[in-house]
Amino acid sequence: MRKLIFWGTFGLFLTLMIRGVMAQGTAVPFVDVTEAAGITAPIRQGREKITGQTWADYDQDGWPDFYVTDTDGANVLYRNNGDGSFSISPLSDSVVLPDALSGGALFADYDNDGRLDLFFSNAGPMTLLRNQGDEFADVAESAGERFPQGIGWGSVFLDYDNDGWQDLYLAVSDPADGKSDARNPLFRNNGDGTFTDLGPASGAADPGRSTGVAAADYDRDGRVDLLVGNFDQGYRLYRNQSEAANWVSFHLVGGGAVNRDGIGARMYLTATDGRTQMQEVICGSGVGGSNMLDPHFGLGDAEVAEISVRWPDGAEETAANLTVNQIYTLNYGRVAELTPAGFAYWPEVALFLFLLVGLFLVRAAAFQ
Ligand SMILES: [Ca+2]
Ligand SMILES: [Ca+2]
Ligand SMILES: [Ca+2]
Ligand SMILES: [Ca+2]
Repeated sequence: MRKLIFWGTFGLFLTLMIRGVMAQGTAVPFVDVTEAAGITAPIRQGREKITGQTWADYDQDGWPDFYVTDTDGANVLYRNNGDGSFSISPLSDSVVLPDALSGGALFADYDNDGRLDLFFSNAGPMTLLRNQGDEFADVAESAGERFPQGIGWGSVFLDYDNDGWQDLYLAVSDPADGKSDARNPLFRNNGDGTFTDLGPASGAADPGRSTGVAAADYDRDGRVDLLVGNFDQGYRLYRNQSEAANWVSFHLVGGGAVNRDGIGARMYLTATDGRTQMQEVICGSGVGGSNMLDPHFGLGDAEVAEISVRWPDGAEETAANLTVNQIYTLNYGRVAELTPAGFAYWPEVALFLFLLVGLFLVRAAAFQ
């Protein structure tokens, strides 16, 4: 009997061990395909660093491409060939900038022409490249956002005043002269291809040694807020209290072959004033921060005429009859249903009411 128990226990242990090893063998979620995909990652030694990388479909062929910045070498734009491999982009000559000590990069359509433009920070003048289809043109000087003072790291495009034009916030760690404050600029997009640095009047001109910044409408009031990370002064949360203007936000939910968060999906919104804006769901850009995924559109005085979504699998859906100043959930395959995201605080409200009723009952019992 003892032998039976011993061999039975041993057999069970052996079976579980083999199953565990087999499960481990099939559970590895990632595999390094860098070389196989044709990505010629340089071997770097010493202090040189690759500091920023971001994905976006810059050529609108439906396949996500990526850009890598380098503090001591050329930045690289890779184009997705659509077969699992990548090639150096044919537009690479206009985006490499070998002399720039670059930090974080991000894509956004700042001029509302339907093409994703590229911004990246540097030690020294910053770079804004306008996507003209056949090349990226360096427009930082004419756009007025060159900001030569200091070392830039993270950055984010956000329409802080909901006027339908993407503005730009930049985290700066060090001033150029090593003496003055390294305050962070907020560049307001004037809608004519130029930007104006609001300076201290922005209220978010953080003087600390900033490295990261992330944007989200944390209090769901329709105004996008900022979280700034500093080397030496911890985090600062800047609540947006701009004057009211129309807005609408979308929470995308994938399905089938489309990832849960709809990363890589592209949204077009046409307003009643005739303007069309485009945003892509991008997860992570800049340095040391990741923004709210939900596409957020400012509308000024206008309302929404129509939206369309191009999902990562190529499927396209449209919807109309939207109401401004609210958040919609867009489910893959059911975009036209336009589900309002609703009030997000029902659990807290339910708990509050529960406690209130509880207190009332306790108080009533105490006075009986
Ligand atoms: Ca592409
Ligand atoms: Ca553009
Ligand atoms: Ca704006
Ligand atoms: Ca807010």
